[in-house]
Amino acid sequence: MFRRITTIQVVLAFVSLCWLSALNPGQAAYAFPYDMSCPPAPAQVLLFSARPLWSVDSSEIYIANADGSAEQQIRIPELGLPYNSYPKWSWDKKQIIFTKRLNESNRSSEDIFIMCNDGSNLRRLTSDNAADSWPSFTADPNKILAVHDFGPYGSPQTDIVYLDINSGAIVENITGGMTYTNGSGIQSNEGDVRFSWDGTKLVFGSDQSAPTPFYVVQIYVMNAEAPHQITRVSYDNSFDTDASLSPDGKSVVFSGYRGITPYPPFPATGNEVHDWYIFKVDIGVTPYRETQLTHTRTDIDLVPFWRHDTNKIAFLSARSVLPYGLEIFEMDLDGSNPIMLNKSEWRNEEYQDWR
Ligand SMILES: [Ca+2]
Ligand SMILES: [Ca+2]
Ligand SMILES: [Ca+2]
Repeated sequence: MFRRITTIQVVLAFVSLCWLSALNPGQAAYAFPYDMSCPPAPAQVLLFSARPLWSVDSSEIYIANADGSAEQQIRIPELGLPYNSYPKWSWDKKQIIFTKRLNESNRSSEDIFIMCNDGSNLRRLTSDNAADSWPSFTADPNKILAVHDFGPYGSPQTDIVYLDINSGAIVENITGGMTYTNGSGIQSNEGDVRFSWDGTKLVFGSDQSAPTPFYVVQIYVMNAEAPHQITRVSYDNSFDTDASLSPDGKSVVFSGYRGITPYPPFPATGNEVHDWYIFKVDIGVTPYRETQLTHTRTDIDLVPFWRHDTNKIAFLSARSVLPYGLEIFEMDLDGSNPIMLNKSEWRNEEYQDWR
């Protein structure tokens, strides 16, 4: 069961945008405006989402100290499914932006919400008939970063966009000009975006180098503001995702699949999940220098985050046995000294942010 769930989780890391909904505006009242009064920044620096091992339709948001202690669930008013994920801190840690899935069958059910760090003043940012994901606050108080699916249902065409923080309207499609490098002229899919620590650069995944069906996703770095000069980071022609930049912007860590069958495993290959490792690429040198930081086939290492405060890599791993599932670990920059930061039974940690 754990393996099946993990497969779904990982696939969702890039194609979750196919899940959806019909909107039900008026379901709840939302607090306005953006400059809402929120409690002071909490002492906890780790923000993460986690879901029960047996569920793909529920997920909750938590904060904790750097060592995993003082864990606290953020109580969020439920508007449909209890599904709250991809949380990120605001710069001052007074607010949290995240995605909420309102029901399991319709496409628009994944929308972006903002709330105070204690779950109060919940505010809905998008209410469109498309999947919205990977939201972030930006250095500009007037706009939000997100991934938007412009494609018809079942045929994702995703881009990284800026949204107006008050209306939720798209004010810039940053990756709309990216097309497959095979010359087809067809637009590629971009997703799993994250800011650099200072907000000047973005790192993201794109399938630009090879069209589906085999989910070849590579990592790219881009200037957050125009001109959006793009640098390709990984060249393995496999599935790389959930990248994070070093504080100086000269290195990238990401999770990559290196199994012998194309990812995700198709029915003929079973649902076994394995061969997900953490990699570091130094892009401040020529040629780039790639280092594999984790090496155990069955560990399933995902979602690395380069901590600016300790210069360690926090990441998710399934290396502990059932019933713990995925847990949050940290390790040195060369992959040594991994330690577990939290341990939760029957719960898969699935996404993390630090500030
Ligand atoms: Ca939506
Ligand atoms: Ca695109
Ligand atoms: Ca766990």
